[in-house]
Amino acid sequence: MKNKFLKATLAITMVAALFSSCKPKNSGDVVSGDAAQKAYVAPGKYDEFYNFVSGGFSGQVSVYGLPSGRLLRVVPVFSVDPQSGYGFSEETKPMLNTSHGFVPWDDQHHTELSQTNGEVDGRWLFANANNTPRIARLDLKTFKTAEIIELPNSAGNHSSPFITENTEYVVAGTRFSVPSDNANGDVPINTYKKNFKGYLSFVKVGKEGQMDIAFQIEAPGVNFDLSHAGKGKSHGWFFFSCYNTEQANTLLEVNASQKDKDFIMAVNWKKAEEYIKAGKGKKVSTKYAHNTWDEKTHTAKSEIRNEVLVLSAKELKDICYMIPCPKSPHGCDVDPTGEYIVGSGKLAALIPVFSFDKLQNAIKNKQFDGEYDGIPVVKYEAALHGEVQKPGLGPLHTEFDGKGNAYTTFFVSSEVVKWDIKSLKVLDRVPTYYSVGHLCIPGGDSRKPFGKYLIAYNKITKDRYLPTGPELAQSAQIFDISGDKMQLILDFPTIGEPHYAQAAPADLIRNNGQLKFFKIEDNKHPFATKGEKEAKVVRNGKRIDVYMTSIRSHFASDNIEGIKLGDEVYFHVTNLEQDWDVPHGFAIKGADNAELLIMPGETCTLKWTPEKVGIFPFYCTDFCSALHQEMQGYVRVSPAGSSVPLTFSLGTNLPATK
Ligand code: K7E
Ligand code: CUA
Repeated sequence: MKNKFLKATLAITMVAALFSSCKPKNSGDVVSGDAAQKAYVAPGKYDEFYNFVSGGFSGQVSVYGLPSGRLLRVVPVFSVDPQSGYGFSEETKPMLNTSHGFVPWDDQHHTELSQTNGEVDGRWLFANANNTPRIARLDLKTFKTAEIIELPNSAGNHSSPFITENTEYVVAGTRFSVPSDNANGDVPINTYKKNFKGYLSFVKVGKEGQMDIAFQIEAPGVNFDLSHAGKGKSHGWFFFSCYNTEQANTLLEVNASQKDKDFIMAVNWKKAEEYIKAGKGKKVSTKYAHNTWDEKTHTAKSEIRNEVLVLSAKELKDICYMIPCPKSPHGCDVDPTGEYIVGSGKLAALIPVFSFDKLQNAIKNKQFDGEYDGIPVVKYEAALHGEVQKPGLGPLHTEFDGKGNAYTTFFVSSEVVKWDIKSLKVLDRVPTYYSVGHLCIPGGDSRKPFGKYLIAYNKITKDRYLPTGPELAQSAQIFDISGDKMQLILDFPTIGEPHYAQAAPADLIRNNGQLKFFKIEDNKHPFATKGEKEAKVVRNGKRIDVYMTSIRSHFASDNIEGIKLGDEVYFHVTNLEQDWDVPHGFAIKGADNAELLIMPGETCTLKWTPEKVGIFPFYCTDFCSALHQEMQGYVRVSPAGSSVPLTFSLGTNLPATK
């Protein structure tokens, strides 16, 4: 058995060697047979880790297995999804409601798993929407988006959603500073310095995961780029990278690259909590949506809230401190001990590593270098642990392996560099193909990393795969980091544009009460049909409610007549199956929205407004049984004034009407 496998890998290696000779020169022939074996997960075997990868401009989160790189699922979060009907079905539309109305698309950059004691706990995954600022919570029992909260006073929700070590808060900083929601926003753009503010949102997470904005901190108007919570000794603090501290409002590529140092802003959120308790928060009027999914009714509801508590960083001098950081920092990462804070200056030729202990001392001894817009600036050297010299070009992000090593991605020099956190010595470097952005080590931003694999998410693919016209999929590359040297073992194309990703041991999520189907007796959907005998069609003026069931391999009812032009038809389809992996689909000719993909025990609603007289077939879109192709029906649509009576049936021919 083992021998056969070896022979097969040998054959693969030889074929690979043959093919690699005709590949473009610079693409690197790096995956040996030995390496391929490390990424090999035999058919039918499970992967070791779940990998939750942001979708960037696709707005969704995709889930891969590690180390195989197999795509397990794409979870719709911030963009409509015609495959599942997310954002198209009546039940899911409220999930995408905002203070701007229904928003069918967003840009999703960062995922963050919930933690307990600083360790990944497998309960929820948080995801940010960058464009229309929001945070989503995915329930990992169902892999569904369970909640979305909008963030007021924000624009470009980029340094988000990062969490504290017991998931007390999920935290978000605004990338674009803008005038506050309750201020007059009709101001000249070049009054940036005077009128634009940066807001940091602290969203409380309840026992069941429910999110609630506890408070916001009003900070100077700069670009807050990324953030991470302190942990262990630095629990109670949050760190945000800031660029455009020049406060430019035009041609930022030049005007926001003037200063040699920008900042990492350190936020003492425990202190902020005290001020909130002491009543120092100002109630500020605004408008934001809070959308929740109810698993019993299989329906979302959206509420608009009108107020938020705001603390002023300027007035309350001991919440926020600026640490100078070279130059235009992007990633802001905290090591597993909580002592070291790494700032990745995109335009810096070194990586500064700050010490939490030194920062505390500097604050205690007031080792300040004046103020920035009312915020004390800590002396650079006073907070600095040291600098990694000549690490590479264009550092972006850092993760940790839990063995004292840090791994930083370099966009410009296209590499991942491994370095020792204490000694700051570079230990190893590997090329990426090409221009790596984020990276992920399972648990790599927690107190307990699983330092076995590292995945690099690359922005440019060029010659790595068969060409597909002008657009190429972004690539991910998996490295084995269990030894001294990083070893590339696999690369694979991804969905959308992956930015940050998180990963957790498979068992943690698999054994955390994963749902296989929804119990039909628990279904509290107001239009649920719990048995075929209850199937009916009800007219209420121009509104038609079709109470429909699906089971292998028919719909009840499957012949419907008496629908008239001008009617609005709501198909409420309940999937009666009580078994794992038996969804049914529902689609009707001419529907201008999507199909429905209904999970066992669930009810979903498709709204359909017929535009023509005639016969409209509907059918199941998911091949569910040998007689799936028989799973179909017809709707008859008559002219507006027609006297055709409303009828519905299954398996019987009703007397013909004219
Ligand atoms: Cu570096 Cu939006 Cu986190 Cu992309 S961001 S890479
Ligand atoms: Cu049900 Cu196909």
